[in-house]
Amino acid sequence: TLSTKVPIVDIHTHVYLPRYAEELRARSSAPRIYRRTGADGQPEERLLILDGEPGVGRPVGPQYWERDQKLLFMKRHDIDISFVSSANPWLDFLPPERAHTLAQELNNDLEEYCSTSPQANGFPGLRSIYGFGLLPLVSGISVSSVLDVIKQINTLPHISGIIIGTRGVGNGLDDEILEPVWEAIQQANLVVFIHPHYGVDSKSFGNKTNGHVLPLALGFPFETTIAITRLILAGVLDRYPNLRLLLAHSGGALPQLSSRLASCIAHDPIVAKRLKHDARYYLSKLYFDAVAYGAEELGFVSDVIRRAEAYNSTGGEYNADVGSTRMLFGTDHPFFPPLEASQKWQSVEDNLEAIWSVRTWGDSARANVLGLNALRLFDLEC
Ligand code: 5CU
Repeated sequence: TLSTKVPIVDIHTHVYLPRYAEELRARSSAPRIYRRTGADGQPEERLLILDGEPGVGRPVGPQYWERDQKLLFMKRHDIDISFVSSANPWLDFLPPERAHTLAQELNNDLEEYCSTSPQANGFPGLRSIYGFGLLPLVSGISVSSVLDVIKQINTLPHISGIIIGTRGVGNGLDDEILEPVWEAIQQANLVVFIHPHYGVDSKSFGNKTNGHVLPLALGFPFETTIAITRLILAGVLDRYPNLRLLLAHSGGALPQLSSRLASCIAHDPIVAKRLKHDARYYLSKLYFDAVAYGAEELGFVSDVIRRAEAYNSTGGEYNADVGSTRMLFGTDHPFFPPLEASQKWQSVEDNLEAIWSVRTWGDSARANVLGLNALRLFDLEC
């Protein structure tokens, strides 16, 4: 245990709000929730979420939409505060008008879900649940509709960020049409949680039956890697240096590839002069969840962030824990449940164990990652 009481804050935890689950129930193609008779002869609901998902989908139930289930999960794992976000694929599959209406309704639902959650135990003034809102980022939407929803989120006191996928309004996060959106998000000081859904071209995974392993283990993080790299290459972080972007799954492969990226940029006559900084600098401007399941991986990301600070021309005092100041604990609940009934979830235990086992981290780094960074990022005080 840590010498001082620090709240454990989960910044990667999902929900399908009841209204969203209803939307999925009304659909006949993925993403959808459908009913069937289970192996025990009882009716059950199943979720088909990924395009081309093999088989009959996965069981889905109250752990996806009931707040009491979220609170129970938090209690079981000693999580004091959760920043809840809608799970993929958000509103991506909807036509613009429906996406706009549903975004606003779901943001109001989420505000209610958060504002009526219990006080965080032992941390007066803090709630146990806060949220990331949704934007109607779908093909064909007008930018003014997206800006409208940013304005709405600004009025919701328990929503201090947004979760987005990687497609923007159809052409990715480097699309110029998104410039006013980045500007408004920066102005509103919202944290942007960038999360994958589509993976990469499934043909590259071959024909063997490997369940969901390749799309989830590799496709998801590669998708994030490509999206954030394109955003960096488009100069978005040069134009909006105060954007606060949080990357799912510890930034995918970006930390591992950032020096190669820098070298490729330096050797490319078209791109070399475009950016204000060495590519590695931008990692010192990003936030990374600590959902990597291994201590060595977390330690590596932390080292790369510390190195990135050296490219950060704003300087600042040297701090041995600097890498840990941009990494935040997460669980990915309700995904990755235990295969057999158990109080504690192995996926959560693995992520906690990893945080405790990073060789270069002491108590202050662990406290940062477990909770203090989240409080700072979301301007909460305890
Ligand atoms: O298991 C999965 O498919 C997922 C998912 O869809 N989204 C997520 O955040 N984690 C796991």
